[in-house]
This record gives sequence, structure tokens and C-alpha cells, in this order.
Amino acid sequence: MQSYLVLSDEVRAARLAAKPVVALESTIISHGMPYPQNVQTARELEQIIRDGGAVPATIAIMNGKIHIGLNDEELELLGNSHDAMKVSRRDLAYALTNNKLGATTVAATMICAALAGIEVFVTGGIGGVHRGAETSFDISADLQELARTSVAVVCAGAKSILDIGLTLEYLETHGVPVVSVGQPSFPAFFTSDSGYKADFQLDTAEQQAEFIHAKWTLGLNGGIVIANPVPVESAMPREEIEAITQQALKLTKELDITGKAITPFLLNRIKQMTNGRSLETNIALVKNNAVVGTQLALALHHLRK
Ligand code: PSU
Ligand code: MN
Repeated sequence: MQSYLVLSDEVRAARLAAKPVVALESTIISHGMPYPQNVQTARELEQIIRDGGAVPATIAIMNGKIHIGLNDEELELLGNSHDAMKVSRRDLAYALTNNKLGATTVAATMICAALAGIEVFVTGGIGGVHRGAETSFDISADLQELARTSVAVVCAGAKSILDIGLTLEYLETHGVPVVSVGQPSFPAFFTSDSGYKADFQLDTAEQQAEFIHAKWTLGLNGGIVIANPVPVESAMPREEIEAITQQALKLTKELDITGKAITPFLLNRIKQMTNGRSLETNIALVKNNAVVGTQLALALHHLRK
């Protein structure tokens, strides 16, 4: 297994110095944001993690290897590529054995983080049960991964392009705890309140770390969703984003967009329809997640000593 992993110099040094590492996904770079804001955001996220006292590891597939930590050139290559493959669990072995440039989703990033022994992973939003899943069967592989892979995923909830109620039901069935930060409700990415409650509210990194430590010590394997709302000053009005989402969803039907193309299509469409404001919100919330994820990684690290 180790022969498939390549650690960046920075991550290798962190290992030797026993410093906490925070994983970052790469689909958000290649399929979630336009160039060059994507690369700039990726660099800023990494810096937030360093400033907080941990080491960033952006994860991607390159030249038949799983890269744990990307250097500047590799980030640029990924962010500026038009044909990076969106790699989820099912795609991982194919991307590796066919030398694809692969951007990892939440599911694939969790797998790779776990292989590298990284416990905390920061992203924007998780995938979920899509609206209309009762006929389309479109349920993100992210949810199954949360059910089985022991990584804490810090996110701003799930987008309202999804059916958030069904997403939470699915997570409950699979025993995945959904923890909110600073508020009782589960956030909906661009807006802080989805209208649904999270399972538990744990405001401090120490509380979250203790909870996670207990879960895994008990042998309750699997992920944890740490749902951190977008900062108020960057949030979008719920009614506005809902109306735009409805329109964007209608368009996916009209244009017959299906499968893994749906999420990137919707993200881009929403950005166009908000004249780029959704992108600013997106960047702000991921940065905020990087702060929370770094504190969590430090707290978990401290508990293990
Ligand atoms: N949600 C977002 N931004 C994203 C994604 C989801 O708000 O960039 C990406 C993540 O990589 C997530 C993936 O894992 O989309 C889910 O895609 P799908 O629905 O095809 O499983
Ligand atoms: Mn899907």
C-alpha cells in the first residue's frame, strides 16, 4: 500500500517531528472553483493551517501515485488543468493505474487521508442525497465513506442543491454523528441554517476531540461530520440561494446533466447566477473550516500524547 503513497517534503517533515497534519481535498480546486481563484484559495487554506500550528496535506492523484501534500507547481497543475478526473472511491484504482491527473472528492480524500494516518480533513461541503434521489438513485459516495472510514470531516454542511433532510437520515442510518459548531442547526453551505438540527452541538475543539477520541477508542469506526456554519458576514440570504438553486436544478434536467457532472455543473451555474458572489461565500467558508479543522487536529494530537 505504501508504494502508492507519496508524501510531500512538508508532510514527511511533519511526520518526523510528530506534528499534526490536516488533509485538504482537491475536487474543490479542480471542479469546485474557477482558475485562478482555486489555486490562490488552495494556497491560502494551506497557509491558514500552517499559521494555526499544523501542516497541510492537499491530496490528489498524479503519475500513478496518491500525493499526500502538493507543492506549488503541483497545485498549479491541478488548478489549471481542464481534464483533471473527479476521483471518488470507485475511480481511485483506475486513476492510479492509468496515470490520470485526479482530483479527489470527499470520499476519496477520506480514503487517502486514512491510508496516510491523517485524522482530520477540511473541505467546503459534503456530497449527499440529491433531490429526486427516489427516482435517480443519486446519493453521493461521500455518505458511504463517512459510514466506514475513520476521518473527521470539517465542512460547512451540505448544499441545498441536495435533499438535506434525506442526507441527515442516511447519515443517521449509518451511524455517522453530525456535530454542529456554535449553533444547534446543521448549516447549508451558503447559509448558516438548513432548517434541520445537527445531532450534537460541540463548540470547542477540545470537546470535539474528546468526542472523536471516545468514538474511535470504542471501536466505533467511521467518520464524523463537523459542521461549521459560514461566517455571518459572508453568508447569503436563504431565500435567494433557494430560488437560484431551484432554477439551476431545473436546468440540469433540461440539459440532461447526470452522474458525477451534476455537482460541478450546479456549482458553476450558481456562481454565474449570483455574479460570482457564491464564489466569495465559498472561499470564506472553506477558510473558516480550515481554522476549525486546524484547532481540532491540534486538540486531537494533544489528547493522544
Ligand atoms: N459540495 C460542494 N463543493 C464541492 C463538492 C461538493 O459544495 O466541490 C465536491 C466534493 O468533492 C464532494 C463531491 O465530495 O463534490 C461530491 O460529488 P458527488 O455528488 O458526485 O458525489
Ligand atoms: Mn452523484
